[in-house]
Formats: sequence, structure tokens, C-alpha cells
Amino acid sequence: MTEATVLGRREGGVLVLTLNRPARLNSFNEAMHTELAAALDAAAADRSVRAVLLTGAGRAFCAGQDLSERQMGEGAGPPDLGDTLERLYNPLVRRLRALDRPVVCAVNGVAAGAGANVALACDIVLAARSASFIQAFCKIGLVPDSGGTFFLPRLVGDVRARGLALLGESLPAEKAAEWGLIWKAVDDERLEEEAMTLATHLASQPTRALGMIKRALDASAGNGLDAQLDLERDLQREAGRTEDYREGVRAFMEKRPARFGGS
Ligand code: T3D
Repeated sequence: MTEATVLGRREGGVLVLTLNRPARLNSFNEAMHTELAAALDAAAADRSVRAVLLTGAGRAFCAGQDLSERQMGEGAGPPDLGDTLERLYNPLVRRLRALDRPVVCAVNGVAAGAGANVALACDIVLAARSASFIQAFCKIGLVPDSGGTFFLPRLVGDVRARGLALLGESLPAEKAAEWGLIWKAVDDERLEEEAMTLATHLASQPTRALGMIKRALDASAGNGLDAQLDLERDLQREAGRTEDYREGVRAFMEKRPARFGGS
């Protein structure tokens, strides 16, 4: 029997997804894309999933595309990499961004190529201090994909984005946090627990509002102030009708912690 390339387990409202091709540093093949897509679609359809935690098995988070699938034999024509982006990587990034639940990424080791940018597509990225981020594309004659050219300049500014993308140097987790590429670097032995604590906290929060916050922040990249104000108005109207908002206000007035049900 072939082993699952993505392991899924539930811990309360948290769905933990672990990329599981450790011998190849969890690099992406078609099977891993398919299994990850199915897991994210199932999460989207299941309202009892209130946060997702994405991580990797073994010593790496993800080394991007499995390059052993890209070796070109004598006389073979070039692969159509636009097609793999269209079919596999772009839908993955869209799934992560569109999921109306928070996605925490625990980068347990090196995150290279598309692996780095898939991490950046998540909502909150924690990394082990020994982990690193590498825009490895330029080293093999490719262009950062999976949203890299979108996320990098927005997160770290144009100067650093260009350095990272054009040089393909390894950026250690602590510097990644200093630069604002990720939320936090934590001691290696603390990563799993901290990431789970964070995901568990998020899963206990007003889920619908958190989903709307994701939508608003994503839209702000393309909106002017007027459009963004209109969107905030619409989302706030929706948030104001949720059970969690009612509970939040009630708990505040009663001076007790809120018990959000996620609806
Ligand atoms: O193709 C398309 O569809 C377009 C989309 C492209 C998206 C992309 O992600 S392109 C970028 C692809 N990724 C890379 O270029 C990164 C390649 N890997 C590395 O540069 C290094 O492995 C790392 C910096 C990530 C880690 O280095 P290190 O020294 O810690 O480990 P290693 O010894 O290089 O790798 C360990 C094993 O994993 C090794 O196999 P072996 O020798 O033990 O049998 C290595 O070949 C394998 N491995 C690592 N990365 C990949 C890989 N095998 C296949 N594909 C990989 N990406």
C-alpha cells in the first residue's frame, strides 16, 4: 500500500495537515497536490474545522516541486510548467487564501521554492529557529511562483524581495521574522507545541469573523481606500449578525471570557 503523502488528524477544532514525503524533503508530486487539495476542500466543507495547521514530516517543511519528475531525457521536449502552475500550484494558493478559517503554518525545517511560498500563503507562519526560507527558483532557471512575486514585496519590501528572488540565498527563520516575512521564530523543540497552542486558540475564536478578516486583508492588496471602506462596511454588517458577535458583547458586559461557537 502506498503511504499517504499528506497526513491529516483532528485535535478538537484544529485540522493538522502534515506533508509526508520526508525522504524527498516533502517536495510536491502530483499525489501530494491531489491529497492536499482534497484535505483542504474537505476542511472548507466541514464547519467543525475551525483552524488548519500545516507542517512537514521529518527535517524539512517542503522543498518545492519534486525535481526528479522534471528530468528531461535526451530528445524530450520541455515540460509545460505553466500547466502545472495552472492545475496544481495556483489552485493550492487560492485554496489556502480562500479558506474562511485561519491557516497556521509551522515551518519545521527548510522551505524552498514553492515550499517557501506555500508557507507564505498561510495566515500565520511560525518557524523553527533552525528552519530557513529559500527562493530557490533562480538557481534552476525559474521564476518564483505560488504567489512569491506577490507576497514577497508586500511582506518585506521591494529591495529585500529582489535580493531574495534574484540571489536565491537561504534566509534563516530568525531573520525572516525580523524582516516581517513570518510571524515568529521559535526554538525547534517548542515549534509543535507553540503552533498547536496558537491553532487551538484560533479555533476557539469567532470563526466567521476571522474568515471575514482574511477576506478584507486579501482584498486590500488590490483595493483603493473607498473600495476597502465599502468592503469593511459589508463585512461588518455580516459580522454583526453572527451568533459570535452577540456572545462577544454579552461576555464583555458580563465580565467573563467569551465562548465562541464559530457561527
Ligand atoms: O515544475 C513545476 O511544476 C513548476 C513549479 C516549480 C515550483 C518549484 O518549487 S521550483 C523549485 C524546486 N525546488 C528546488 O529547487 C529546491 C531543491 N532542493 C534544494 O535546493 C535542497 O535540497 C534544499 C536547500 C531544499 C535542502 O538542502 P539539504 O542539503 O538540506 O538537503 P539535500 O541533500 O539537498 O536533499 C536531501 C534529499 O532530498 C536529497 O535526496 P538524496 O540524495 O538523499 O536521495 C535530495 O535530492 C532530495 N530533494 C531535495 N529537494 C528536492 C529533492 N528531491 C526532489 N526534488 C526536490 N525539490
